[in-house]
Amino acid sequence: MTRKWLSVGIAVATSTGLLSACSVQPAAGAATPPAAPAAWLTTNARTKSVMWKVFAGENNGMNFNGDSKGQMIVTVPLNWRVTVKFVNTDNAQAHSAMIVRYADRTAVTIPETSVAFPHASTPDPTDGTSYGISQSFQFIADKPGQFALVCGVPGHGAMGMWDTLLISKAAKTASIRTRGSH
Ligand SMILES: [Cu+2]
Repeated sequence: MTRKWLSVGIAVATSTGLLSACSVQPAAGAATPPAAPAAWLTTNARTKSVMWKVFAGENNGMNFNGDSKGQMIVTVPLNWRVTVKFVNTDNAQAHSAMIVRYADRTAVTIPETSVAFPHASTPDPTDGTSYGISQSFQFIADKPGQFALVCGVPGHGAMGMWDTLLISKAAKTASIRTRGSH
């Protein structure tokens, strides 16, 4: 298994604020998440957009970026454009990513009708995607409130594979915090 360390490219993209510079496509093998949570978010206040990099299944676990059960909390201002850039870093099982109503995050089977915003899901989230595959989706965060990033593969949300997205009328920019081990 080959793992690639992507922190250099992400750090450059973060410092320049260029969304286009963040297109990381692991050709062979998957990505290991950078240690610093700040590198998981690329914000652009001018265009009111944010890219959130999510690495599914760190250490073959039920987590995104190593964080489970709401440990990772991303706040986005209302009406910003959110791009979720997903890669499955788990060489043992399929995963996916969906933004769903908070109450639905631990359902054993998460229906696609739970998706909180149009297109806020990787394709075919119930089947998920395999190791090393990168996918992204984009939506407008046009409803305030608390939502969840969850894996749609049956049972994964119930086992803790979910984190938190807050869409805020008061926030001026996007931010991230984590209660995990980072
Ligand atoms: Cu999963």
